[in-house]
Formats: sequence, structure tokens, C-alpha cells
Amino acid sequence: MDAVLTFIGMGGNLGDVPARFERAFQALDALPGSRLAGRSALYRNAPLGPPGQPDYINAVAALETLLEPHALLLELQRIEAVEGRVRETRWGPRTLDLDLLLYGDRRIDDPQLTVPHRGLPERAFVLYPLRDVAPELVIPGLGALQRLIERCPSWRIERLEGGGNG
Ligand code: A4P
Ligand code: MG
Repeated sequence: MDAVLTFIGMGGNLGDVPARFERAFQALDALPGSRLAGRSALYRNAPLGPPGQPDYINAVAALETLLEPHALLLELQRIEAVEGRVRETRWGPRTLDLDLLLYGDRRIDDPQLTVPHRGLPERAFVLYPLRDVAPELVIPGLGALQRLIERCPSWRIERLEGGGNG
């Protein structure tokens, strides 16, 4: 089987988030049959969800993998757990959230997994970092990434550091 190109959304708003992201990038690269193929810049932005929580930092990883989607999801949840993620309030503050945004051109919708990720088309904090790693991306069922960005409501978002494919 050939490796599939996947994109993982990273978010967090508790503790030293850039350090968590660094460890998460390394943990992704170390997954069986997997290779980190790109990392976006980091983006600071306002929380979507309950008010009164700190700003988030978001990023996206490109990962080539031989893992099947559900196996990859379990690995993402394991990496979240290592970073001390405790599931409490929906959309509440979190140390590290890893979402499977895209898995090649597959569309998946079952109780565990929806791909493309449901929030993807309207979330600036997903679309901007995704553009860093895949500017020409066409998303199954949703069209060109660039068009989604043009249609996305404006959102306070600040690019923190250089990224792109590195
Ligand atoms: N699940 C289904 N599809 C997926 C997928 N593609 N990737 C299921 C990952 N998980 C997926 O997720 C709940 C369940 O979703 C999982 O058990 C999995 O089987 P979770 O991570 O436990 O819960 P959550 O993240 O609190 O809920 P949810 O609804 O997934 O929230 P989101 O969409 O992840 O949003 N504001 C800013 N600025 N930046 C953020 O990153 N993130 C959130 C969380 C809210 N506000 C934010 C941000
Ligand atoms: Mg999540």
C-alpha cells in the first residue's frame, strides 16, 4: 500500500503550547509507517466557544502515513493524552487538541470519525495554517482551499513564526 497524505490540525490554549506542538510534531513523525511532511506556522487567535478562555494557538501538520484512518485517530488521542489532555467542557480550554482534518481524498462519516473534519470550511484557524503546507489543496466535497479562505468570515488571527514545508 502507498502512503497517504493526511493533515492534522493542532490547537491548544493552556500551558506552553508551542512546546507541546514541538513535541507533537516529533511524535507524529515517530508514528509507525509515518513521516512528517510539513509543518505550518503557528497562529494565535481568539477562542471559538465559551468566552473567558485564553487565546488559542493553532497549527497544521502534513503527515504521510500507512496507518488506516481509525488507527491514526487512536494515535492522535494517545499523543493528546501524553500532553495531559482531559476531556471536560465541549469547546472548553485544552492543552492539546489533534484533529484529523483530511485523509488523502477519502470521505468518512461514522460515529468515531468525520473526514474532512466538520469545522474545516469555516475555521480561519484551520484554513490559514493548512494553506502554509498545501497552498494548492482541493478538499473532497468542498473545493479549492483558496476559495474557502476567501469566503471565510474574518477572524482575529496572528501569524507567529515562519513555517511552510520544513
Ligand atoms: N471525531 C470525529 N471526527 C474527528 C476527526 N476528524 N478528528 C470525534 C478528530 N476527532 C474526530 O473530539 C470528540 C470526538 O470527535 C472524538 O472522540 C472523535 O471520535 P474531542 O477532541 O474529544 O472533543 P473536542 O475537540 O472538545 O470537541 P470537538 O467538537 O471535536 O471540538 P473541535 O471541533 O475540535 O473544536 N478555538 C480556537 N481558536 N482554536 C481551536 O483549535 N478548538 C475547539 C475544539 C474549540 N475552539 C477553538 C479551537
Ligand atoms: Mg477535537
